[in-house]
Amino acid sequence: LKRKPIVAGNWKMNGSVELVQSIANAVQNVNNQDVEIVVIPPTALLSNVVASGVVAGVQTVSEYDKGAYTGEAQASLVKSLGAKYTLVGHSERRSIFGESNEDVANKFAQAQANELTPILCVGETESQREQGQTEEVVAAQIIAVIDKLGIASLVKSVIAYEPVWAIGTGKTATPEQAQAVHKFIRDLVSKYDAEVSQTLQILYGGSVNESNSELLFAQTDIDGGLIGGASLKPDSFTCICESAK
Ligand code: G2H
Repeated sequence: LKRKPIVAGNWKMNGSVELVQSIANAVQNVNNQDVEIVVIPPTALLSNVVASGVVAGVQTVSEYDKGAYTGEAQASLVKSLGAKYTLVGHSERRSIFGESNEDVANKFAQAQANELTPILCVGETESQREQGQTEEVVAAQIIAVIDKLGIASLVKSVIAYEPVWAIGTGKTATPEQAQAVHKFIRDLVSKYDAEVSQTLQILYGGSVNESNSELLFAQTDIDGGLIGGASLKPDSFTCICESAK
């Protein structure tokens, strides 16, 4: 079965109105019909990305519907402005802003209730990997969503595996290390529903660049990538998009 690859650029708290235009120009010239390219800017630039014609997402959404939650952005508004995706549970949200597996599951629910496709980010820290807890940690992050929303909720969602030790550090997981965890995730989902596991797009993230993307994306269970730093550079992002087959 062929799953459509996705390459999503997570700008984190970077970028500008000007960068939207240069990335949009680069994306228009990508020579690869097979990939879905997504740009995930700071929420303040969402409308600019939508207007540029590039598929857009946001980096998080509120777990609440609407109301007195200063500083938050509601999923319904994000959807109405034209976003297709939202990240949920990026490791920086978990570690810097204290989001728990339960908070992440609530955001996942809000996204789907408003027809945004959640990209559920999971991954272990360096010490968890050293202690052999990678599978346990990743499983708990995914099962928190399945327990709350059911296995069918994974049908209109994407998972991104991002080992925390590889994020922004220049240390990328080897293709074999990444593939092993991606296969673990697919096998875990398969225990609930084999068909869902076969169609689920699982992205790799963590220091992906134009030199390592091709080998990572060639792995059986890797269906594209979530790109941070390299997604801010039009040439690098173009190369990465072209390497997703
Ligand atoms: C991981 C990734 C994008 P980077 O956070 O989500 O960032 O590619 O800079 O490691």
